[in-house]
Amino acid sequence: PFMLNVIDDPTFQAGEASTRFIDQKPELFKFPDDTQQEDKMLKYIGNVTVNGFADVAQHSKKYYPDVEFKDDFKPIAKDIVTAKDVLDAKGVTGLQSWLLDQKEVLLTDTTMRDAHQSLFATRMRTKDMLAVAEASQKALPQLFSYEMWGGATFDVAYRFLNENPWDRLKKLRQAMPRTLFQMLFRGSNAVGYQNYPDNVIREFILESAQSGIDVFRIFDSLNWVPQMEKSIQAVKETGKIAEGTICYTGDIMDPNRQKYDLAYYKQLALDLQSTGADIIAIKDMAGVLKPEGAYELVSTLKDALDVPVHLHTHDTTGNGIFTYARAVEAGVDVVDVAASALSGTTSQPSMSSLYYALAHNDRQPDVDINNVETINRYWQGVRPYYQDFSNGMTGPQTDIYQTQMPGGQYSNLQQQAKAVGLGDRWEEVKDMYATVNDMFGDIIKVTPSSKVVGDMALFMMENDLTPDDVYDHGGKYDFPDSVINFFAGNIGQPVGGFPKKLQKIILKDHKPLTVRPGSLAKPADFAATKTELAKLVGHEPNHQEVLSYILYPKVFLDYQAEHKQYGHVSLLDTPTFFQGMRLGETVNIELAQGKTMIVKLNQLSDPDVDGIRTLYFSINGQNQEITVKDNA
Ligand code: 3PY
Ligand code: ZN
Repeated sequence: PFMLNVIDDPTFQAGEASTRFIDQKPELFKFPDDTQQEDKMLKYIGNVTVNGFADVAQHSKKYYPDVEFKDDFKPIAKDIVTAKDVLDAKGVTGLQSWLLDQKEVLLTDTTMRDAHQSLFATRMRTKDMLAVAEASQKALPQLFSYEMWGGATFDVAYRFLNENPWDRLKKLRQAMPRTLFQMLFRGSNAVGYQNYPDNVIREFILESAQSGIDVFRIFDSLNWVPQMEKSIQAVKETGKIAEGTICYTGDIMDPNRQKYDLAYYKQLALDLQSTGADIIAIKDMAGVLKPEGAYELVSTLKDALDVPVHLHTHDTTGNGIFTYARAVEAGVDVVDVAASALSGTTSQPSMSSLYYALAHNDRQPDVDINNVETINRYWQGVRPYYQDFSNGMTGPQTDIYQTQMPGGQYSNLQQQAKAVGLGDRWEEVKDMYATVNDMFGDIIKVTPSSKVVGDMALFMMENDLTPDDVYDHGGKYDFPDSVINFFAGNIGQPVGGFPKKLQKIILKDHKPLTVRPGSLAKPADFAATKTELAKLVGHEPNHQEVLSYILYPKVFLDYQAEHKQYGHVSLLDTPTFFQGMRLGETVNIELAQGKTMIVKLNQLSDPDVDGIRTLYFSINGQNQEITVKDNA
C-alpha cells in the first residue's frame, strides 16, 4: 500500500506527536524501501505457494519438528591452538609441521559443502549454515578445517537459492574467525564447468583468499598437472594453503585394471609436490577406494612425500569408515567426514562413527564426542527441509564400484535425468554412464569430465543409441556441447590420450587442441568487463561481482534480475523458501535486527479465467493482497 511519510502526517506537523505516536501509527515509520522489500517478499512467497519451487512439483507444505539445538558451548579454552591460529601465526610451513606432528588423525568437516552437494543437489541455504556456525567453532575447535565453499555450491547459490555465494563466505568467516575454511577448486575450471583464462583463475583465488578461504583443494578433472599449476602458484602468492589433488579412479589392487596403478598415483603426487602443493589430497570422489587400496596408497605417499596427506572419500558403498581406518593405520594426516545426519551414502562417512571406530586406537580423533552429538542434533533437524532434493538412496550402493559415479554428481545427474524425462530409468542411466566411460577410454570422472560422461549417457538414452550406433552413424548427430568441448581438448588431455576414432566422429572436421587451453586463452579484461556489467545491472559492480559475471554471465544476470524482483529472500526460513505458506499460517521474517515482518496467509482464491490467483495476507496486522499466475 501507498505509505505516507511521517513528516507529512498532520499530527506530526502540528507538533503533537507524543512518544506513543510510533505505537499508534507504526505504518508511518515505514520507509518506501521497507514497503518495497515487503512487497517483493510477498511476491516470492505467493509464487512458491502457488507454483512450487523450481523443479519441485507443488505440494502442500510439510510440518517439521522444532530443531532441538541450543548453543550453550563455552568459548574455546585458552590452551587450545586451532589450525587457523597456527596458519595465521606461523604460515604454511608452520602449519605443515604442526600437522605432521599430530599423533591423532585430524578431521575436515564437509557438511556445509560436499555433504549437501552429494545428498541434496547442493541446495543447502546460507541461513541454515549460519545458525550453527559460531556454535560449531566453539564445540569443535580441534577440527582441521571446514569445507564450506566451492565445487557446485558457487553456481547453485546464484542459480537456485537466490543467494550470493560471496556473502555466504563473508558471514561464515565472521562467525568462525578461528577456523580454517576450505574450498574445492577445479583448477583451470575454477568453480565452473569450462576452462577460464589464467588471469581469471588467479584473480578468483586472490579474491577468495582475501574473503576468507585458507585451504584451496585444487584438482583437475583429468588429473592433468598443467591444469593445476597456475592455481597452485596463485595460492602461493596469498600465503594460504594449496592442496594439490590426485583424483582416484580404478583400483590399484586389481591386476586387471592397471590404467591407473600405484606408480601412476605416486608419480602424480610427486609432480604436484614439486609444483608447490603444500598438502596432497587424495580425492576419492566416487568412493571406490577400497580399504586395502587405501592402505597401500597412503603408505606409499607417506613414504614418498614430505608434505601431509589428506584423504577424501564418499560413503556410497558403505565401506568409507573401513577405508579411513586403514588409511589411519597407514599414517594419513587428515580425513574428510560429515555430521552424522548428513553423512553416509553419497556423502562423506560420519564424524562420530569414525570417532567410535577408532576407540582404543592411539590415532582416535581428538574431539569432544558430546559436542559432536549436539551439533549433529542441529543437522538432524535441518535435513528434512531438503527432502525434495534428496537422491533417494537409502542404503549402501556397491554398484558404484562399477559405475564410478562421483557422489557429488549422483543427485545432480538424477535431477538432470528427471528434467529430460528419464527419471524412471535411472538404473539404465547408471549403466550407460559406465558404458560411456569405456567408450571414452576409461577417463578420470569428476567435475567437469564427469558431467561430459553424464551428458553423453543422457544423450544416448534420449536418442536410443548404442555404442555401435555412435561408431557407425555418429556423423549425423549433434552431440552435446560439453562432449564436443571435451574431445576438442578444451578441458585438457586425458591420461593416455583421446580414443581417436570416437574423437573424429564427435569433432567431425574440427581440429582438437593438444596444449593447455589456458596457454591460448585471451586474458580477461576486468576493467572493460566491469564497465559492461555496470550497464547491465545499473550499479557499479565490485570485483566479486565482476568475477562471478565472467564465470557465469547468464546465471549471474538471472540472479540479479531475480534479486531485483524478489529482494532478500535469503532471510526466509527454509521450509517457506522452498514450499511457501499454508492457509492460516503465520511466518516471521527478520528483515533486520529488531525489525520483523509478521506474515499471515489468510486466503487464497481459485484461479480466474486467466489463471490468476489472489493471495490475501496480513503483514504486521495490515491486510495486503497480491496476485500470482498459476502455472499449473
Ligand atoms: C565438484 O567439483 O563440485 C565436486 O564435488 C567434485 O567431486
Ligand atoms: Zn567429494
